[in-house]
Amino acid sequence: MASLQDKIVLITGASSGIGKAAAFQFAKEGAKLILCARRKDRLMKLAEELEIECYLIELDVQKRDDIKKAIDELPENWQAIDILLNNAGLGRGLDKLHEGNIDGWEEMIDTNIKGLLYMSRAVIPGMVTRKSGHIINIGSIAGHEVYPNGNVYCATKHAVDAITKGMRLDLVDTPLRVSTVDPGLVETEFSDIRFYGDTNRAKSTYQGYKALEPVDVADTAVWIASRPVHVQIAEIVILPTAQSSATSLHKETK
Ligand code: NDP
Ligand code: 8X3
Repeated sequence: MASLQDKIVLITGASSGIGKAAAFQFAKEGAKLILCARRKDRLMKLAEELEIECYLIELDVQKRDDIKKAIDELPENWQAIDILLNNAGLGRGLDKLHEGNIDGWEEMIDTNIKGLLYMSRAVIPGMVTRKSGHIINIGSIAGHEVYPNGNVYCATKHAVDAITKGMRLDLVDTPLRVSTVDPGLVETEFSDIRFYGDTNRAKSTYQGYKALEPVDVADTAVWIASRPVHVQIAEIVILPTAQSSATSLHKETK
C-alpha cells in the first residue's frame, strides 16, 4: 500500500454523502484536504470535526470561471494537488423523457458533466507539469446501464464513463492515473435532491434492503488511491448485496 500521508486531496461535493465520507477516510490516512461545495457552513463544520489541516472552497462546479479562479489562487502550499476526487453530482427527477423537467436536465448536465470537466481542466495541467497525480471520478451503475425514467441522469453518468476513458487515453504518456468508482444505491441525500425534498419518496428508495453506506464508496476510493504508483485501477462497480444491476433490486416486503 502506498502512503497517503500529506498527500493533497481535492474533494468536490464534500458537504454531504460520499464526498463527506471520503473526507473522513482520506483524513484517517493522513492526507491534507481541499474541500469544495456550495454550502460553506457545512464545510466549516466538517473541517472542525476532521481536526486536520483543510482548505475550504465555497464553489459551484457549474461556474467555470469560479473554478479556474479558485484553483489559480490556491495558496502555494495547497497547489500541488495529488488526488482529485470528482464527486459533486446530483439527480433531478425520475420521469419519462417526454415528461421530464428541462431545468432538472440542465442542472444534471451542468453539474455531473460540465462541472467535472471544468474541475478536471483546471487541476490536471498542474499534475501533468509535476508528473504526478490521480483523478478519481465518481460515476454510477447508471453509467453502465440505463433504467426506466433515468434517461438524462443515466446519460450524464455514461458521459462520466466516456470522459474517464478519454482522460486515461490522453494521459497514458504521463505518470498520472485515472480511475472511476461506480456505485449502485448509496443512502445519502441524493434521493432527497432527486425528488425535490419529497422525504417519504426519498426514504422509500432505501427501504426493504441494506443500501451501501457512503463510507463503503469512500473506502473504495481510498483503496484505489493507495495502490502502488504502477497500479492504475480503471474502474470499480460497487453494489449493495441486494442489487445485481441498475434494474434488479431485491426488497424484503412485510
Ligand atoms: P449527496 O446529495 O449526499 O451529495 C452531493 C454533493 O454534491 C453535495 O456535497 C453537494 O454539495 C455537491 N454538489 C451538488 N451540486 C453541486 C454544485 N453545483 N457545485 C458544487 N457541489 C455540488 O449525494 P451523493 O453523496 O450520493 O452523491 C455524490 C456523487 O455520487 C454524485 O456524483 C452522484 O451522482 C454519485 N452517485 C450517487 C449514488 C447514490 O445512490 N447516492 C450512486 C452512484 C453515484 P452542495 O449542495 O453543498 O454544493
Ligand atoms: C445513483 C444511483 O441507481 O439511482 O447513481 O442511478 S441510481
